[in-house]
Amino acid sequence: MRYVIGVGANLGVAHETVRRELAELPAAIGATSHVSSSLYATSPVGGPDQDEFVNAILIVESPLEPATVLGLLQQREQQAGRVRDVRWGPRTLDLDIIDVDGRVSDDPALTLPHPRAHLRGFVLIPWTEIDPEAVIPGHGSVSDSIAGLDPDQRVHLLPQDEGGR
Ligand code: A4P
Ligand code: MG
Repeated sequence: MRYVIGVGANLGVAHETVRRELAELPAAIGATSHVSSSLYATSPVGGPDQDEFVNAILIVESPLEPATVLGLLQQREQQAGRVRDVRWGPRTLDLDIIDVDGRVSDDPALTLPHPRAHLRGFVLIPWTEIDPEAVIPGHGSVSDSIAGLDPDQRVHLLPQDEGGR
């Protein structure tokens, strides 16, 4: 199966956390191949007043079932010291499953595609970097969703001196 995974952090040394996930996550979820986006600095969407995030997208081919992958992602969030308190609040590491082979599911434990992906520049812009033809089931192409984004959402490549490449 082909997983599109969102990686985000805005506590601790966020760019190091995101870079480490891009390096380690594929093996941790049994990937047979993977591709990762650049790192992006993004203005926070929703939640309390908080620092900028570092975000990236990872696309992974894995034979594991979605529930298994979600469990592994949640374990890694916990190992990174994530405390779930404020919804949409600051986090050392957030791993979201954005899409699995175009599947649609309204299961609250794993909603597919991720219900807010089409509204979020921090998902769409890194995603289109590594898959310009990507489509979000029920919402059309990622590039059309980017065209409709609220212009207040700031998403730019992380400069090299801030840990970008
Ligand atoms: N869950 C359901 N579907 C999924 C899915 N597709 N992927 C369930 C992952 N988890 C899914 O998640 C809450 C529950 O969602 C889990 O029990 C899981 O079974 P959580 O990670 O504990 O909570 P959360 O991340 O605070 O909530 P949520 O709703 O996932 O937040 P979002 O929508 O992911 O937003 N701004 C910037 N710039 N960058 C960011 O990365 N992230 C958020 C989080 C807000 N603003 C941001 C960013
Ligand atoms: Mg989450």
